Amino acid sequence: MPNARQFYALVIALLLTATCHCVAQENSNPIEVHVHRFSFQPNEITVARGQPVTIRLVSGDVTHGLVVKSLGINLTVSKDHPVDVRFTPEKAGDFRGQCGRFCGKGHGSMIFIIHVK
Ligand SMILES: [Cu+2]
Repeated sequence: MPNARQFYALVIALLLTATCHCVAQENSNPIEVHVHRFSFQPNEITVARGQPVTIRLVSGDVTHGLVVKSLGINLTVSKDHPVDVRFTPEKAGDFRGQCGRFCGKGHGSMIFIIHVK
């Protein structure tokens, strides 16, 4: 049988482990994607299948969007008001997205790829 001191050490170790786990999940940094006429930066990202991921979309000029139909993503972002989307990709593959708001003559060339490994 562990003595009281060992027992408390164990409880504290478990609490620390649990706390660190939660903090790691809470703080999982969003992937910041800057969108402006007429591109995304970066214009492709790689994420892990089965792992929750947050994309933060930031616009510095006009209203844009990010639509990745096959992943159920449909965001609209206005200038200086970043938006987040959190999702868990369940399938591996390369998923093509595009700007969802018409923003000028180069709008059609605004492509964003999510690689899920
Ligand atoms: Cu656009």
